[in-house]
Amino acid sequence: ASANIGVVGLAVMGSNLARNLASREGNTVAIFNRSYEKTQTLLDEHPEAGFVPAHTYQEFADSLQKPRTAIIMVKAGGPTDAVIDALVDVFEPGDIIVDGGNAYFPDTIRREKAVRETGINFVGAGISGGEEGALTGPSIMPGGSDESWVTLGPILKSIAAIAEGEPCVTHVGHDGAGHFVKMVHNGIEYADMQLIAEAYDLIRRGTGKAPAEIADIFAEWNKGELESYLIEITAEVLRQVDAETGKPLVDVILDQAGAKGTGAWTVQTALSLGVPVSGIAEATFARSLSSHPEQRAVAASLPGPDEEFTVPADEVDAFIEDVRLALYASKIVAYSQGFDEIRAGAAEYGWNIDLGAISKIWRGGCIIRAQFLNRIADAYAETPDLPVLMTAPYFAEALTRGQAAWRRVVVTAAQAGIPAPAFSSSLSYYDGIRADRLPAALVQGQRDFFGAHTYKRIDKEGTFHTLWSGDRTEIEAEDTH
Ligand code: NBP
Repeated sequence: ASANIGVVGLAVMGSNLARNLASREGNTVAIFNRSYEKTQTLLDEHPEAGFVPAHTYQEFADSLQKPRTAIIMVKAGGPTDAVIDALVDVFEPGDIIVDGGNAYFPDTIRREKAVRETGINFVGAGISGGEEGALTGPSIMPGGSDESWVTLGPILKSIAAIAEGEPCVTHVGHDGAGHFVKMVHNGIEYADMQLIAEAYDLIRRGTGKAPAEIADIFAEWNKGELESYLIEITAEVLRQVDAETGKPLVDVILDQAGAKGTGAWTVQTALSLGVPVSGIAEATFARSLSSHPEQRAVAASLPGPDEEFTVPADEVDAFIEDVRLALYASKIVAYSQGFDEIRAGAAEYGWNIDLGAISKIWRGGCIIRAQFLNRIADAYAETPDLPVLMTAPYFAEALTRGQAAWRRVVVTAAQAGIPAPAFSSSLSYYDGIRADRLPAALVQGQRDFFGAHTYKRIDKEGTFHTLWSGDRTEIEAEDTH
């Protein structure tokens, strides 16, 4: 046995991760792929890596030093289960199997439980950053046992992205915690992308600026509080010219956004946990809406506002600044909601998650990397059990500064007939959560009327029901929610 770490699954992510591992001092990497062609290709293309190839799972296990550590990078779902079963057959108690794919966290919880019974450790690790991240340094979100972390921690720290001197990996929590946090990361990514897209659309339709001019605006924004990878690449995409037609590339790309399902998982999970992640939900639905051309073709006949919307020339700069402030405020809401989901998930599944540490490991290697995440870390360092992230002083100040602009932008979007679902739902969330009284009182009245669901009163203890179909007097009742 000559390798200290192994990788199973050598498609783009696995082969890049294997190369990343091999490039670090002290690592010898065993590699295995179901079909040997990919193994051979990787060997041929990267002789410098010193890989130890295997034709079978047994050969793979034999090539690893004990306790064996292997990272699986195959298609999520059935393929992951198939590889785990094969590894369990050839591994021994004390060995560590890591699933680095995009698993759905309940699958990870199930797998961890099943594998643990064999005495083998199982770690579900979310790995973010796509192909580039896997090769040069991803953000890694491992779950699993404390025992596995002792062996795995140094290896993962050696390949993770570095942000401000710190590796972008932390032991998130037990069993499915890592994949849960990776899921919410992707949900936040959906919201961040949709908000940026809405900002672009408002500026383009409001001012008539060309994509390349808007690229300059985003590049400028990237120097300030919005500084982030997503803003940076937005400018790049907007500046790109299509070689074939000479048009801005963004104008020849079909306007139907795809999705691989992690946004939907984030929203489904939030619904089960009762956490209002409305920004992420609107972003996910906006992709769905875009991807129904048959419905859009029919609905195109519906009327919009009577007048064409144009921002007067002398108000263009102010309008763009309003959009920037609205984008920042909405982004704060999206992150606040995402961290709320992590908090609720941790409480539900018994994970001890350090929210500040999560924001820090997202500062490098992943799609939502941004300066902004330092402010989140600061907020949790100050108040670890902060119930609503956006109430932290730094964010509250930004919302105070931006709220008037935010309201103007949402009003303008509504009047102009420009869809801004993430901007407006974020503002509604903000107004909802800070409201002194909500019409939920009326909803409780309605529920009591038709279903005798009862209600509580603001002025005394107990549970009450009004005899709606009788004389409408109030009685004390059993609490039925
Ligand atoms: P894919 O998701 O395309 O999976 C292809 C790999 O799975 C190949 O190595 C294939 O082997 C293997 N595989 C399959 Br399919 N069925 C198998 C089975 N029954 N037994 C053994 N191996 C099997 O690869 P990827 O795009 O590199 O992604 C790997 C993982 O990383 C996925 O879970 C993905 O969601 C996650 N991820 C991807 C990205 C990204 O940017 N692509 C980012 C973050 C996370 P074969 O060669 O023999 O067919």
